[in-house]
Amino acid sequence: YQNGNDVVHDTKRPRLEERTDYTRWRMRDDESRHTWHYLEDDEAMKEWPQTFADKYYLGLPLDLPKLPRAKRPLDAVRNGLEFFEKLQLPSGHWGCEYGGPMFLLPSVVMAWHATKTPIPWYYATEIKNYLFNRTHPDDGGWGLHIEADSSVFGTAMNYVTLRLVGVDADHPKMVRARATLHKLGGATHGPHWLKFWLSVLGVAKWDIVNPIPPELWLLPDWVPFAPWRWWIHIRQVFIAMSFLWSKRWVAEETDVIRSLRKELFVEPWEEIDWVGNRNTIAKEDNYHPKSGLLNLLNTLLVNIWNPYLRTNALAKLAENRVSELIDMEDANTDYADLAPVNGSMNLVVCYARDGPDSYSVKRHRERVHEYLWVNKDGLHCNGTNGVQCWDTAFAIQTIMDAGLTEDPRYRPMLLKALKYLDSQQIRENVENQSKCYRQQRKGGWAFSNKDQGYAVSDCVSEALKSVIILQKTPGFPTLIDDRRIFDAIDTLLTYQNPSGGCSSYEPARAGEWMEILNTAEVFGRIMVEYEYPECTTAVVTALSLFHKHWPDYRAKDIDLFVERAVKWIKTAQRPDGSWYGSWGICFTYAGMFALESLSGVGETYETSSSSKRGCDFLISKQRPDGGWSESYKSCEQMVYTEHPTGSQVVMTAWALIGLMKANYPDPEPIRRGIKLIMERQQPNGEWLQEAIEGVFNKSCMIWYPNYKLVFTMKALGMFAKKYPKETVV
Ligand code: LAN
Repeated sequence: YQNGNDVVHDTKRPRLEERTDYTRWRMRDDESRHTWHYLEDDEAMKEWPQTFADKYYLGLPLDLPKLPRAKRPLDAVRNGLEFFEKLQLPSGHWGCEYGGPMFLLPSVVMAWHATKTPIPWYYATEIKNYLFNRTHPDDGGWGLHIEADSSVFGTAMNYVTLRLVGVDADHPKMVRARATLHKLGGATHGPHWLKFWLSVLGVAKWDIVNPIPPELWLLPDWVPFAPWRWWIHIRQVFIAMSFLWSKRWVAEETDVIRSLRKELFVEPWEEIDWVGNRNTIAKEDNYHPKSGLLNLLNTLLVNIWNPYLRTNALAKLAENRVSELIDMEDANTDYADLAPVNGSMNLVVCYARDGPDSYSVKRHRERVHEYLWVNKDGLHCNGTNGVQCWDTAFAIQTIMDAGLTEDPRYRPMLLKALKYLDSQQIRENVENQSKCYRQQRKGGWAFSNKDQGYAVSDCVSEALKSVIILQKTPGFPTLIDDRRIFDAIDTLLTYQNPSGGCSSYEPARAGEWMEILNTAEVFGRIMVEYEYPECTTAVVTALSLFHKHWPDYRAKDIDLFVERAVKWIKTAQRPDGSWYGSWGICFTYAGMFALESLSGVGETYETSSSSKRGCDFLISKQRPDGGWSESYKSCEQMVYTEHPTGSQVVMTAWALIGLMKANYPDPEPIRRGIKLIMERQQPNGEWLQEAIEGVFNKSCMIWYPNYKLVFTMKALGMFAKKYPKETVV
């Protein structure tokens, strides 16, 4: 039935084809809202031709001429920019796919199924292709992210997704995946989030889900573990989950759901002890085992609270409270939501609460599309609704580091980028800021775009630096006036923790002990904000750059902030001289930032023992070919681990940037790294994708495809400026 409309099992299943015609896909950039469209009509194809960026994203041939081979690093930067410029999107930013995690697409497809959202055949077809292309070569299963070993979470989530888009259970790849799932213990051995989704779908019973009581949101704010103190991502996901958990809401039963009950479990479905399997979990999934205290609390909730003490009135009150929080989140983001996890859950909540024809459901359905992306392997879901502001800021800084900001050749590109950042500055705080526990954001920038609107300490900083750099360069207009720059500074100054370090979305609202309540099992460091060398450095460098140009504005606050932040950077250094990175892999990434922080206050290799130890650590990890290589295992295990595929251009660039920031005195190791980066540059100026470079919550990896273009050029440009006479190759 895979090739036609004659679906036998379930009439609602989308039609599945072998593949779609890749020349028909287009990515629409609507002021940096990204949506993918499949043009079935030949006329439409003519009216809307495929762009260079579309072809690049889709892995189609680019037919670019060979550029003259670069002998000097600066020529390599120019060649790189030649390529990179073509990827700038109409609204002035750089976009890209942002995949890696293997639980995001399933969340979207399960939400579509639960809310009876039709899936067009071309989406279904490319979802199937993506997941088939991403099976683990050893066992045909899936892991938490694309490089991970198979787990119950990855395998069950993606298996269900394939079934929901219409793949038959007898397909050989499904048979193999199912065998892997059963070998791992079957779906009863999955983590909390799997059990949650299976219960929403009606494949499992709610009793197997550890409690997610919305009543926690009725606690007064002073309670030390009150959920407003949790990290924004876990908090938003918890809000939506708790609503559905409290209602024990289940999607309509369909043939495929009935069939999945037979496919996913080792035991006969009718005989499964649902409550008894709440804590069953495969060792492959149990990255962060639940604490004894949490297990005890869950037992009390299940055996005493829920059956005897939880009144309907109280449940209703709590549901209303989280419902209100969901409305505020939806209103603040125009239903785009913080990320695809709470985005897809909020779609289900609105469907359950407001009905299938409501505006909230309609708008959620539209906006979920902004998370989807098509690449050479098929269609998948990005970690956010894009990387717009973040990557655009780095693009500008890269050109600055190479000393090319004033070169008229790059002015049009830079001007477009500046205009983009101007359009994306967040001009107001959210309404009801304190009611929905949001952080001040006025004057800030988000990681993706203004629609999403969550300011992040380092995203504000990198964007602000880029704006200042350009606006202070002769020939560029002042689009963002002083008042708006001061707004950004005022917001940045709210981000410091008592320790001196900075976190991501908000200053930390509780301590690490809150991980005791981490029920997710598959992630670490997820319950609260931590201090990060990456974010701290971004803020410090932004404040320092601002201070140079506006020496009078909040000068004392800035001085104190910088001093305390750099002190924190020193305390975060490990005895071996390294820093642990939380958002890039791993010690190389954090080392680059920390060394920059130190150099900002004049501490370099020759003047500071901290900087020297940081450099010595990096140098000790340089490989014989001149490069650096780090695997995601570093993040998981917190021990420097090399990637089996050898040196990576992105990590090589990070290490070199750190060493150059620290004024590492011997140019030789740096030259060797630069040589490796230059040798890997393609004749058209680009670099190719290597191993995954980004991370969150210690265990889940995520791509940053523009890093291989931006950080390579940044390292080359810095080298060219520092050693202008070197030819290297
Ligand atoms: C991101 C992406 C950007 C990233 C940086 C700006 C690079 C970082 O310096 C600060 C943290 C931030 C903003 C960040 C936080 C966590 C995100 C949003 C992600 C890694 C992208 C996807 C991830 C999100 C948590 C995925 C959904 C998963 C859950 C566990 C809810």
